[in-house]
Amino acid sequence: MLLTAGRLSKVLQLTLAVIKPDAVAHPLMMEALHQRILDNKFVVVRCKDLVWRKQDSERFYAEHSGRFFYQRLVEFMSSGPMRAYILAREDAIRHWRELMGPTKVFRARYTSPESIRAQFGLTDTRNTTHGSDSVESAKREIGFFFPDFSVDEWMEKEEPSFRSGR
Ligand code: IDP
Repeated sequence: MLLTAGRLSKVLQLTLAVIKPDAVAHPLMMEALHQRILDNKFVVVRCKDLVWRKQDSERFYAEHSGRFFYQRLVEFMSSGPMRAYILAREDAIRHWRELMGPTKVFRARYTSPESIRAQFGLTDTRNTTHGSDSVESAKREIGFFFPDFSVDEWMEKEEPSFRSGR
């Protein structure tokens, strides 16, 4: 990160990161993933454990309805506890997606062997983590998981003090 006179020169960005049920089922994996988050200079702004009903899963992944994997995905995402994070960093969306690696686990193992999905993913569906893919989706997805959190308010009131360390 760039430092200018003790301050971060880039504005922080928020992203939604989710540890999916396959990983939450394994406490050691959860610990390793949490450590990866901290090692990669993300600030944990919010974190919570939750379980989805099937209709939450259907709503969140509505854009994939009709795809061959949709039913499997919906069942899987409502099959057990998940952990959701709001993470802050400069360029958080890109950094988290890079750290996760490609969607498909077997591709990830060849192209990004250090990535989370390569190292911990089980199948293309049970691929360990979710991350927002744009500023707009981060705002929408953070609202879905953390309805009481306002991205705009955090950016206005909290971001400057996180960045300056005050
Ligand atoms: P992303 O999670 O990398 O952003 P998306 O294309 O948005 O990828 O897909 C959402 C989720 O749907 C994936 O994380 C994965 O769990 C599941 N998925 C996507 N493509 C496939 C597939 O080809 N087979 C099985 N599951 C898939």
